[in-house]
Amino acid sequence: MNSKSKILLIYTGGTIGMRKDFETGALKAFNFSKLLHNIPELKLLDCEIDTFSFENPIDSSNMNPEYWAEIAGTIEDNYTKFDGFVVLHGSDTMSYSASALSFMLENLSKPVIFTGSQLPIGDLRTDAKENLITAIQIASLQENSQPLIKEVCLYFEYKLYRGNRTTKINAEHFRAFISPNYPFLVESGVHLKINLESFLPSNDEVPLKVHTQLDNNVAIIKMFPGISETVLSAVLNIKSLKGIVLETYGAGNAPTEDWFLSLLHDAITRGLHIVNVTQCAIGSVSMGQYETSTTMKKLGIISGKDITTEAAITKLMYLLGENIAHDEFKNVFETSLRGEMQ
Ligand code: ASN
Repeated sequence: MNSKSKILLIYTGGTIGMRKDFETGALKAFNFSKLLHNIPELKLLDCEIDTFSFENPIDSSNMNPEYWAEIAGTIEDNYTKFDGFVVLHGSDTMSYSASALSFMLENLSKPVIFTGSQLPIGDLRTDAKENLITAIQIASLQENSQPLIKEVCLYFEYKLYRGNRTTKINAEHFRAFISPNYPFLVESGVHLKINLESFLPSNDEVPLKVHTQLDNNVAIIKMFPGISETVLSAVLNIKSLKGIVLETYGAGNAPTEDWFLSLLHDAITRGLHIVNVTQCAIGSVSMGQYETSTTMKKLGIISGKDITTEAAITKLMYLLGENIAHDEFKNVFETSLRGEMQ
């Protein structure tokens, strides 16, 4: 017989718990205990819920690797006491955080589900209640007294996605996220439609390993027609820089002009890791498919395949923090570690 799942609700901030500031009219993060008063339905759920709140809840635009380490540390400290974790988080950077946490929590055998909302929980038309209640319900799902989901996910507007496959695409609609290159894991309707074959395989025998040493000496460069040598050179020559996510066109294409390729060549020779990611939401980098990516392939640029920019930049920070040998870095990056790429 299944025992009641124990869920830890971790509140970091975000619109879900915000209120209008009386003076400015702007939405500001709000006290967590007040937030819970707005959802008496939580008591009706068939699970035990405990809560942890950031001392000063934030708008997720202020999210950073130190806060990620705090979320990871909270999960680590409470790992054996709970069956699942629901992280309440602002939607603006939720895909970055879900991606980062997926790398930071190695050998996860319990669900970590990020959720939040587009309207505050106190708002009459809020989407917060459905998101929160269903996220908790999904985190509580068990099979043979074991959690059903064993990965970092994101739940929003009736869909549970693999967190590191998501991206925020809408600042207006309740359906704020998509998972452009990977199917949903669960769809919430009259019943929960569970897409078992899309779940990440896990090995419960291996203990959780938490990594918090992320290295943020990284940058994202988005290509555009007209990007100048001066600008690109200035960024690539930043002294402390160790890695770049280069958002290219289509299937990973970029200019074939000499100045461009020689800047990339020099940067790689100096030891910089450059990851090629497509600006297109859907599809994959395929270096060598066009002439406009052949030289980049020869230069040893890393293929981001179908990874999102959010997952690419957080994977870069994670792997740089792991001090991987320089020669192995490309291989490790091009390997799917948490189901973030094909
Ligand atoms: N600015 C908010 C945040 O990301 C947006 C939201 O949560 N919907 O914290």
